[in-house]
Amino acid sequence: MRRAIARIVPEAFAAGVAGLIASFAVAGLTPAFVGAPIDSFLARAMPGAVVTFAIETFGSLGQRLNFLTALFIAAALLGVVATIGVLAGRAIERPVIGVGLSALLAGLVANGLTGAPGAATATGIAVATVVAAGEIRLPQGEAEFSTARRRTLVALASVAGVSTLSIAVADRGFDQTTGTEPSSDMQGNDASFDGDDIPTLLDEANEKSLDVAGIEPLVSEKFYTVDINSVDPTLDTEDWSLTITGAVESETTITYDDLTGMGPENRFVTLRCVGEDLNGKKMDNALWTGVPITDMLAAANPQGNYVMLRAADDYFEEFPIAALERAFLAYGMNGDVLPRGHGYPVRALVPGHWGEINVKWLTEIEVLEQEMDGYWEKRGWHGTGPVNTVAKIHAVNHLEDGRIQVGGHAYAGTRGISRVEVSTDGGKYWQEATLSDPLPGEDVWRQWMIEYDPPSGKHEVVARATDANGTLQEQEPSKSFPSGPTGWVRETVTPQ
Ligand SMILES: Nc1nc2c(c(=O)[nH]1)N[C@H]1C(S)=C(S)[C@@H](COP(=O)(O)O)O[C@H]1N2
Ligand SMILES: [Mo]
Repeated sequence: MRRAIARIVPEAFAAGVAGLIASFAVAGLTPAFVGAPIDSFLARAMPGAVVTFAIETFGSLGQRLNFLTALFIAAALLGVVATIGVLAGRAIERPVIGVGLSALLAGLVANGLTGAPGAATATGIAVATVVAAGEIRLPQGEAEFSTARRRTLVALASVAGVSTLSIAVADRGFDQTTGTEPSSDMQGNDASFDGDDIPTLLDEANEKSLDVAGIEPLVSEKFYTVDINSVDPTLDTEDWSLTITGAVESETTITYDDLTGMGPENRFVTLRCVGEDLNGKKMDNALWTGVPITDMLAAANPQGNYVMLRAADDYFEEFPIAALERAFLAYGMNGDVLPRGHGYPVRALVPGHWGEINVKWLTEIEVLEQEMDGYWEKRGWHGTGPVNTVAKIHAVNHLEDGRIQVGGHAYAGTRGISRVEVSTDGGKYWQEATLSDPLPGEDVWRQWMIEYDPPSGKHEVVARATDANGTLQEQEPSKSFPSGPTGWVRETVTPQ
């Protein structure tokens, strides 16, 4: 019996992989994909210290490893039910019944995990197809050697299958900074906001962007994403609503039509992730379309000093209600409907605060009388407050005339940036950088750049920003955990 099972393992796993691929083919990178619930379970079950370690060590690679693990578990799980089907079929010497049973079980497991019968049916059929190929077509009495080799080949092919799938998914999903193409229901909403001044504002950002190769323009071309799950929720505007609950005098429900009917505003807002490296790329700016939250909140008549924002991906973040005073509910980004990856259909934007409280796929604002920990705070982070001031160095260009050009972005949340200084000798002598003209808005980054005649050898370029209150960027370096990176960015430059 033990040997029999051991021999089935590679084929059963191959059947599992086939089921996984079929699920992905039908569902894509959505919660209906059988790997998605396992991925999100793993992400939640992981202790905070492990998550933090993974973020600091691997960055978004940690999330990919989590996803790859989820894919293997999903394939294994489907493989187990395929095995049960095969063994049952063999026990009664009716392989066809075994095949049918494995299809049924695989379909049930997939449906149980995702609640998506369409993709689950495809999963069941794919699992059964591979099981049938092994159980029915395989000629009996094959030489021991050839079947052993066959098992090895099948096992290798399966591992390759899962890996390829996870790479394909990674390319489609994680690196996609602007979300998936809108589904038809999203396109239906394309014209739902009147964006008269959007082209003008985008032009303004374009014109004010400095001419420095290698840095993002003032409206980012690739806006970063940070998500607790590898698979984003798929919401549609008809079912979406935002409720204001908890310690309020009157609970309020706001629909998508309510929101888009309120008369839009367009605001430039910059986001930065508390978990990024000091000179990292998780800081970006966009033009967002939406409405201020103030009146909606006032209508509910809140009786507490804190709010918990909750989202469709089970994300939650808590902070003082005062921070919501100037917050914004965004449903558009750079003139388009808010992309799925950035929180479609509606996200919160909280000026000047770390990205983590800018909750995407927002569904509920719960007013609290007592403080509580949010998702990241439960894992040891302190990222609900205002951002640290930073000047980043993202481009070092050797110009044709022999000079060196250095540039980047500076950001200080709602404090604003008043000055960026640059040293080309490791911090002894400082000169003031050129800043891009400010964009309208209370929470927008700026670009900076300098050009200089290079000294003869290697030298260290250092950048530091001063916020509009006159406070110089913290010099003492610290890691991103738990409350965001500090220190001055330094780059060693070698003249060409
Ligand atoms: N629902 C939800 N909202 C979320 C997150 C999330 O995982 N789920 N990540 C947060 C974090 S840590 C950051 S830095 C910002 C990033 O926003 P972006 O992905 O649009 O750049 O979203 C925040 N909002
Ligand atoms: Mo973040």
